[in-house]
Amino acid sequence: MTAQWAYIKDLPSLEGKEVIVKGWLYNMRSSGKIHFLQLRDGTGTVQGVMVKKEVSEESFMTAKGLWLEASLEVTGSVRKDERAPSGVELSVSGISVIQNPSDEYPIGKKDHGIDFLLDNRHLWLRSSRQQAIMRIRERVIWSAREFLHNDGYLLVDSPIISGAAGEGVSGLFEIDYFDSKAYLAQTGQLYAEAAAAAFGKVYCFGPTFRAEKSKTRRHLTEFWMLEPEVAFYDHKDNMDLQEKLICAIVTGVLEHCRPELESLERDISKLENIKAPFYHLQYGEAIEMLHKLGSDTPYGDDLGNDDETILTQQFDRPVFIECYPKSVKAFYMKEHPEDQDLVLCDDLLAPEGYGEIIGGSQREDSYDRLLSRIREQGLPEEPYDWYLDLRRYGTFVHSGFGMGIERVVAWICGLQHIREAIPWPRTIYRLKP
Ligand code: NSS
Repeated sequence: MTAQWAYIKDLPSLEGKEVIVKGWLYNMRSSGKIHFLQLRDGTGTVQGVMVKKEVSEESFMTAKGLWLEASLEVTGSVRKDERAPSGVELSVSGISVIQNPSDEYPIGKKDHGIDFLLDNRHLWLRSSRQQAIMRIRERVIWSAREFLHNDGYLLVDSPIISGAAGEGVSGLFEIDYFDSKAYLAQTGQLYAEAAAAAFGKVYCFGPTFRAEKSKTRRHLTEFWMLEPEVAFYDHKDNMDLQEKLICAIVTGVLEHCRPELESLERDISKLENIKAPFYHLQYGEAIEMLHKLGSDTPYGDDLGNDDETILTQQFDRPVFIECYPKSVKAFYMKEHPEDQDLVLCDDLLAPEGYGEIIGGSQREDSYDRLLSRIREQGLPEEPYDWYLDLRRYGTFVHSGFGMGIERVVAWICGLQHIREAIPWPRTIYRLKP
């Protein structure tokens, strides 16, 4: 029987069979008589063992001359091997070289600086660490969508090109749109609100853009945001949903991505501890706590990056910071019924110093108050006329939030910096590759 192409992940079920693995040479070591070829094909890695006396002289010499990342088709039989992580190895009988690079692969075993790795992101993605992060990223997204779908949420996508600002006029990417100007979406929220009036429980999920010159480990200029919006949910219902969503995501990753978490040397017990109920602090309490921790951020200011870091180092679970001053938050948030200087909003901060992963609020549902907030903030009225319509035709209590996928991935993977949490990071100084 001729050998069939098989993916490395499936080899454990093909013990004793002759297969062809199509992939790349990830690593290689040789003794005089045996080559150990570490092969990868995107689904996993397997060690191919090529014994000199069992293959043609030509095959053995070909293998000897391979550079790392040569593309190959390797034929062999699947053999049980207790020491291998997957429990099998490949007894190589033949090798066909698709391409042997003409020189050494740029990313070697030595430590490279982060700029070099980012310049070579197109190659860096092949490393086992990046593979683990991307698999966890996929699981985060999958778990979130599964949770929302099963809970009756409808995915209603928002546009990326828009005529109005979502989060305020600073930090907008402006583009030429035929004879006028348009903006890349900072959020899909305003559209999600309209969709919530149509479908009740909705979410949108897509790339969002911020032209902020933030050079922190938490900021990208392009990031992916998941934004649920729910009719007849108030501030408290909104936080309950956030808590459930985060628990579902962490559970999904723990269930499906343990090997990836282990390969990243993530302290898994810290993730296993992520269970409801999360902590809650009112904004004023958070400021008091921060002052005790040495911060000098005055009452009335937004929390800074360092504030989020020191605050969340105090907690072993995510913490909600509720009801910020109106002056530091967006125009659409609903005024606090007992204190008109505050709004009914929350930021959810991840523990271990990670900081904000979600920002959400109950929305202003009064036409008059919303219009005066738009005017107070000096925003143009015309682009928001359709948004104001939602408060004219059957206005409703409603709430929603935005979860930054890369922030969640960085926290769950235990990354130092958000740029590794997205395949192609965009920051102020990085547009390539
Ligand atoms: O600005 S947010 O706090 N809120 C909104 O955009 C709302 N309009 C969302 C909504 O209610 N539907 O951003 C939400 C989240 C924030 O908590 C972060 O997790 C993430 O989006 N975020 C970012 N991630 C990476 N880089 C940058 N620059 C960034 N900005 C926000």
